[in-house]
Amino acid sequence: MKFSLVSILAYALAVEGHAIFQKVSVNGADQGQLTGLRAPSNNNPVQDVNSQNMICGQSGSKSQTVINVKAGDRVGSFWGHVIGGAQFANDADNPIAKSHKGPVMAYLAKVDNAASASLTGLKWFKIWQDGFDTSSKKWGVDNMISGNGWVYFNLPQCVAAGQYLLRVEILALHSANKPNQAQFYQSCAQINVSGGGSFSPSQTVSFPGAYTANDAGIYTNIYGTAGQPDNGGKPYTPPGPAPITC
Ligand SMILES: [Cu+2]
Repeated sequence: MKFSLVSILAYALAVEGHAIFQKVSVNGADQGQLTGLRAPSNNNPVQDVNSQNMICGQSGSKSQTVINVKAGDRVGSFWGHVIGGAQFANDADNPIAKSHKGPVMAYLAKVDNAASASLTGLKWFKIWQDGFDTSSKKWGVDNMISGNGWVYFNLPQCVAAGQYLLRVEILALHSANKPNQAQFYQSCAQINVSGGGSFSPSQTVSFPGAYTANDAGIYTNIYGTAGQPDNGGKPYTPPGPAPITC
């Protein structure tokens, strides 16, 4: 009886090494906990690609702040196991469980007012992704862990000025060799872009809609013949469109 309880607890810990995107930085300036964010209040993944929760995660907190960003700025996205970071001292699953290999992706959608915009009907385009490096065998998630939860990318110079929702997503593929077991984690930041160019996306995607459960980058086995999460040495293409180029 005691043994089975321990087993259940160990299993629960093993499967709950999830994460939440919960802070933004702009050129290194940390904007603060949940500031400018629409973030889930728990770290459970979304696994149904057709769910409304694919947009900005399960409904949770919503900030009134819109974060100012200049086109070309270096934007940071901070992830932690729970809101605040570690769940407890020496939390090995902070910022996310090491098993949770997969890509990190960033999308923008133009809105009139980022603080009040509805999440439905938005037209998204991808601005950045970190998938899998076949030479270093590192996934985007590995780089996020190395950065102690921070992921950085530049807001493209050509993006037109105005308000946007910035959707940053982790796709954890450790169980994705079984259908509907890929784990999606995402929040959205409310941003106001100044400077910028005249880029207007010729192709956009919807959430939900951008992905299907059978996409090659979603229903996939990342383990090689030796059982390592090295994608068998093969390249990996994240789901969704290619990032824009300026
Ligand atoms: Cu998980």
